[in-house]
Amino acid sequence: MGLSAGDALLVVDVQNDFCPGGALAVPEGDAVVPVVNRLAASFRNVILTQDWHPPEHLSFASSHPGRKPGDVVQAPYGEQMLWPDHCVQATHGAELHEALEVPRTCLVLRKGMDPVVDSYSAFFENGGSTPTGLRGYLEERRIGRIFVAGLAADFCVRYTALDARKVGLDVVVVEDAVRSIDVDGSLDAAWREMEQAGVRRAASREVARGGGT
Ligand code: VGL
Ligand code: ZN
Repeated sequence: MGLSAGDALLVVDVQNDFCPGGALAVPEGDAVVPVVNRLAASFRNVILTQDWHPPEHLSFASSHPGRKPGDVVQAPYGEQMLWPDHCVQATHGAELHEALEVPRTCLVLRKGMDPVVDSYSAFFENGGSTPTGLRGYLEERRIGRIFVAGLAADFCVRYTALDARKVGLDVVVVEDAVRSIDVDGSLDAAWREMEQAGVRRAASREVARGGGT
């Protein structure tokens, strides 16, 4: 798979809280780190995202008396699943995994800052109406294809990939560079929806090293 200047690697939420020992640990979440590091060496443009919540964020079960992680509440923009407190701004849990080596990072995009709106996607907050600015950034930089890696495959990677298709980007999810939470069949649903939306899948070894970038 030859790479060009119009390609970017988008590394979603590889943060301490999503790795083993973290507040919302994704099984084997840290296993994506060496894969991302290898991939990143092939791209001129690398974009990182960070889930970046204020304390008492609406997505935290602790913000809803009597509710627990996994419960679903009704938010003004639709259903919202509740989570343990995670990725609180400027805490250790919100920091990127320390073994990430991505020197060609051109943008670190933070999301989920609105106290009353969650944002799984790097493009639009939950509900789909408020943009993060990533679409405009990619458009202005003439990036037409993104390769998506990171955590979690069935939440932030999934909604980022789906929204990227909605704004007309070519999207490839690097399947060995993602790991999932997998609650209530969310992983099967994720792959099904992504496939229907025209998201492609590739293994990291198929993504060429130094292929013209
Ligand atoms: C994520 C749940 C809550 C993710 C973020 O990065 O996939 N999942 N916040
Ligand atoms: Zn979150």
